[in-house]
Amino acid sequence: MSLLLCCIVMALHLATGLDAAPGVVNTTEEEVEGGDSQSPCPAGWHQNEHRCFSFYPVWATWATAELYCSQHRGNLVSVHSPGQQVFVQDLVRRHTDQPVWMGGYDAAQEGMWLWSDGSAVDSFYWEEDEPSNSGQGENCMELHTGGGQGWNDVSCGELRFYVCSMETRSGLAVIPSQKKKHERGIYWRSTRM
Ligand SMILES: [Ca+2]
Ligand SMILES: [Ca+2]
Repeated sequence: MSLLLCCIVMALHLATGLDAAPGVVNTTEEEVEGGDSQSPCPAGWHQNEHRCFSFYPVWATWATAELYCSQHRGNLVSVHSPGQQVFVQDLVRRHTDQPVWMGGYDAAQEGMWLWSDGSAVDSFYWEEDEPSNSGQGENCMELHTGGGQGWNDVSCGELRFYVCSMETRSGLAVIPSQKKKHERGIYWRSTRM
């Protein structure tokens, strides 16, 4: 009997470990909902249109954060519309009011901002008087969600939490019915787009 109980406990432990999203702490039931087979995003990632987003509460330099994102087949987050800006801000605010890394950088050429995922730089949400390239130079982009609301350039060696993004598994706008989303309590902001 005790052997059977032991096996059951081990199986439950193994199953829990497989479901865990690496790097995510305080994972709520809401956050792991994205891991079901119907979701176009991996467990712990949140869908917005044809992309998936995940917040990682791990201190990292910009380059290290980008490396960590790439290990999850993503990149540091890029933003291309007011709706995406609001979506990412809301995602971050659920965890912290501290600035977080985004995928923008102008390290290759001062003042020429690029996204680490290679997408076009087509929208800007800099805070007033930014980017400033202050001090020894500021070549990496952070997002403010506390007092500030926009982007700031900062030294790439600073330690920040970060947000990764990736295309959905299909790369298309695969959005299950809103009713189903609502029932499951999945983070849902598409109505604000
Ligand atoms: Ca710069
Ligand atoms: Ca700055």
